[in-house]
Amino acid sequence: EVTSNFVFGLPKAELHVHLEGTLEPELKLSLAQKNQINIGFETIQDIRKTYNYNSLSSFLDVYYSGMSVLQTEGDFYRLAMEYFKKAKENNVRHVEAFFDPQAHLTRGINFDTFINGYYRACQDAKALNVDAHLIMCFLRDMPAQSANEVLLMAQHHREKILGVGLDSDEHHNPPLKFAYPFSNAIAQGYHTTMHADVDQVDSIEHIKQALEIINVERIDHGTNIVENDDLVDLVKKTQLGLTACPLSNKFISDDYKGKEILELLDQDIKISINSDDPAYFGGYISDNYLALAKNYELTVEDVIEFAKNSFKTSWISPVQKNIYL
Ligand code: ES4
Ligand code: ZN
Repeated sequence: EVTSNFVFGLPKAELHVHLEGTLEPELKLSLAQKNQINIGFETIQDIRKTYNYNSLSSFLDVYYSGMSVLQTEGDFYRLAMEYFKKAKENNVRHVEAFFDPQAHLTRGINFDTFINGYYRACQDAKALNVDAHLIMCFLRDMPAQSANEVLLMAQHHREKILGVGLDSDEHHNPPLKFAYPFSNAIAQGYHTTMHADVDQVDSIEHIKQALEIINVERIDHGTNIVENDDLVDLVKKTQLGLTACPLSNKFISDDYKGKEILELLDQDIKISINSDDPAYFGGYISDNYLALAKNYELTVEDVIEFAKNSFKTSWISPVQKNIYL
């Protein structure tokens, strides 16, 4: 039987968490007051009432509007540090966390402000025994040219960033749109991943483009490959990682997608369990494991396999990886 103590205690890697999605209502309110920003709500309960979505776009509206409270380097540091403390409580030993530069640049925040805040938190996370790294995501509903500009800005901070990703609204924004910035990123030695959110229009076509044209190393979500035997074979052959997020799926598609996730695990796909936007979807990484355990009768072996996959498909060095496998 899979107990809460077992899941919390098991060493895990978190490969799919958006730092801006770890903004808890308490911190949102506190930063709003400090920075004198009117977010339209005055209590935690009122903020929580808005955490009610049934699609990717209705979620993204709440997610982006919440970020307005993040202003100073210290604010970004505090956001990331509070998440790393949560990671420690969940025995997350290794984190590759997303952040959204364009969501801050378009509000007039400098690249230096958020990257330095986030990176300083990554360094201080070492004291918690959490090995933390950053993945810079391009917003797919912005032009490719904007992604190119972000990549240029990031050159001054190259060593602070482990990889690049692609997130935000997927509709009419296929991977191919970002072929140029991604090939550029690969040439600069960044690791790569892309979102293929559950049940989006053209999911299968988007996953094909990500694998065959962009050559990504992982896919975030991507569980729709179960519909396509050729894709399952390809993902299996290439040992490519999929980062599933059951609590996120429950909000966005009204289904944890546990059946699909377990089917892929049983087919030996390197799929892991992650938290996506834990402040917005009702739980951190262990809660995601436990939601599946409770609703789909996970075995202890399944749980161990997910955790092993998280290290196997992480971007830590092979030597370091061996510690966990
Ligand atoms: C996201 Cl669930 C999800 N999908 C796409 N982009 C995102 N950014 C933050 N959460
Ligand atoms: Zn995500």
